[in-house]
Amino acid sequence: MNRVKELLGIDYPIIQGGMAWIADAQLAAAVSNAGGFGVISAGSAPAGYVREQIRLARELTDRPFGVNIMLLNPDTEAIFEVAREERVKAVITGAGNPSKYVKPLKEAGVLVLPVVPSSGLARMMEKLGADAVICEGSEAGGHIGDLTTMVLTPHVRDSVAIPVIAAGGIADGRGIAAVLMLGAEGVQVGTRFLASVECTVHQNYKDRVLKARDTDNAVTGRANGHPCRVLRNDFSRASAELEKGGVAFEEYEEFLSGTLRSAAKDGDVKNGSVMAGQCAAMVNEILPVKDIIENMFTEAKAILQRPYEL
Ligand code: TUI
Repeated sequence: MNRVKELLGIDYPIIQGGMAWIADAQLAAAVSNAGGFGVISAGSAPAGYVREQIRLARELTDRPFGVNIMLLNPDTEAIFEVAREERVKAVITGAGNPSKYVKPLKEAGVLVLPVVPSSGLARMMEKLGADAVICEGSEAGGHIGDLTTMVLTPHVRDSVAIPVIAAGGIADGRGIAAVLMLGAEGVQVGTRFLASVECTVHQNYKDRVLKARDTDNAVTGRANGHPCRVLRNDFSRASAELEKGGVAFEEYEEFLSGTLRSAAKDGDVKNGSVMAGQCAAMVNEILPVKDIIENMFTEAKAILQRPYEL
């Protein structure tokens, strides 16, 4: 038996990435209905939005789903309270250290799965009572740490006894098979679900993901200490110019403000922040969520049955 499936009560050990401004009740419910673990992203939204999306997801699926809480959100405290009150199956945290929230969530019967960029934070999370850790390599889209999935996964695997879920760079069955070899028991996938029928992100954003090549990535945000992987465009080039010129923190924050929203909601994929992982290059077709998941696991299982010789 697979510990991630058992823990979350799902059919496939795949968690949908919490993509700010993108991962709503519709996408989360589609993933959960297909046997994965759907996730509503709180992103930078207020707590009221998160409660509304949780209730909407409950109308769209009877299966378990979670909420992703981005710890830089000024409404973080209230969003944790909503997750507790609504008793979602699991909270996934990102972009920070969730130490003080672990115990209150556990007491409310909510599972806690922090995203960790290092084995040190993974160990701390295990000690505090986290149920699993998600090690997200720097191939991932959005806010990233320094280590790649290839090295982070075995480091974290050797550091904790709780289940390890790998993320960053996984868009097909080969990626799933690879991280199993590195010690993961499940995967978190974001970018592949951008190009799904059920994803409500603007069509321009989906098209940009479909046409991305392997070298089309850039990292913005080193200037304000929050590096974010995006697809290269006028926005990423303007960001690089500002950063090269030693832009002041406040001016850079002002420059970033609203850029993810404008790409995801208004479809401004020239001047907006089109966050996506390096694996966008492997995403070439919009498919229903169910087909995406089934294809990935059919491929992974076939690969794992192949004889290999060394
Ligand atoms: O969080 C993400 N990906 C994201 S969040 C986001 S929205 C955003 N808004 C404003 C600024 C930046 C981003 C878009 N994409 N992934 C999970 C993740 N967590 N990646 C890296 C981390 C992380 C980093 C440091 C987790 C913990 C951490 O701990 C530092 C510490 O204080 O120990």
